[in-house]
Amino acid sequence: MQKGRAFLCADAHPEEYPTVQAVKEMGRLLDERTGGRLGIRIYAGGQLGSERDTLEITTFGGLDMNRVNLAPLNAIEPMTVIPSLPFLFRSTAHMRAALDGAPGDELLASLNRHGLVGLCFYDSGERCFYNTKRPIRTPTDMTGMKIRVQNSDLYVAMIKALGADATPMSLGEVYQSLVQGVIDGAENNWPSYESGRHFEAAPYYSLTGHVMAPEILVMSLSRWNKLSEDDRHTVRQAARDSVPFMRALWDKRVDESRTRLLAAGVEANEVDDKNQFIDLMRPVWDRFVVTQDQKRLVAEIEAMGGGA
Ligand code: GTR
Repeated sequence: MQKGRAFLCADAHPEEYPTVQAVKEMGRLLDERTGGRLGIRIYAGGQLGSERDTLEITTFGGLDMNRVNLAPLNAIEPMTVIPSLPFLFRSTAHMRAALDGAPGDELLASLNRHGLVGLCFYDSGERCFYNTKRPIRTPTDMTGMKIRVQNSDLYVAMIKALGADATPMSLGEVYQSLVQGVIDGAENNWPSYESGRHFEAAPYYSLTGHVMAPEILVMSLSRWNKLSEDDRHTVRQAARDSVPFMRALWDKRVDESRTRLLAAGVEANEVDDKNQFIDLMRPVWDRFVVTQDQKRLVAEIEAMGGGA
């Protein structure tokens, strides 16, 4: 069969990170299932730019695919703030059930009106705060701290609600900013805290678990529209099939990163009372969940959390 041009994909994470490996697995499946006609070439490590930039390029069709967090999509499509709401998901099982089910399908489809096709979600675990100064046990410990956030108004509001200062910037700038004292801290899962070497400058990791927003793999709608009906099906299926592969890698990676970081001297602490964080951060929901569609989807997702 004739060899086609591989889809070009960007990822902010380095080669060995589970998101990059999952997209490679999807590429392997495409190659195998189309006799080499379809495949993926991934540019890892943020070499094509920040998530906000690569997403914009993908929207205009300059890149075929992009693996990003939901945060940079928040300004593009209001439905994507929902999985990023603080303390929405009660557990990993709840998050996975919602994203594998009808709410996930609706969220993926909501991107079509912005020049993107949502292919699948990948896990990103729990985001926690880390900083250069001290363990955060109560919100008061964060008062006045400068905390880096992703480029999303929702994240800015969450930090302000805790009495800290939010500084939006891209992932690639965080390490230097911590070292130079431009920021005091940031928030992320164990693997990103490790892979960006942020722990070297900010050794206090406090287990707030305030957000469980997933990663998402998107394709440019203009590229998608050029595919045959059969190929679209193959692409969607290969993306879906890469999800369990990613989750297995992810669970393993979270454990490994945690173990390595604790051995390297990171000081991790439980917060005194999670409810103090919930009480301050939960009210931001009202500012960002405003349309009927958003309210309905939030209710649907909450209803799925009963047994989780
Ligand atoms: C990571 C996520 C990245 C990026 C990063 C960040 O957890 O995998 O896509 O969003 O966080 O904080 O910028």
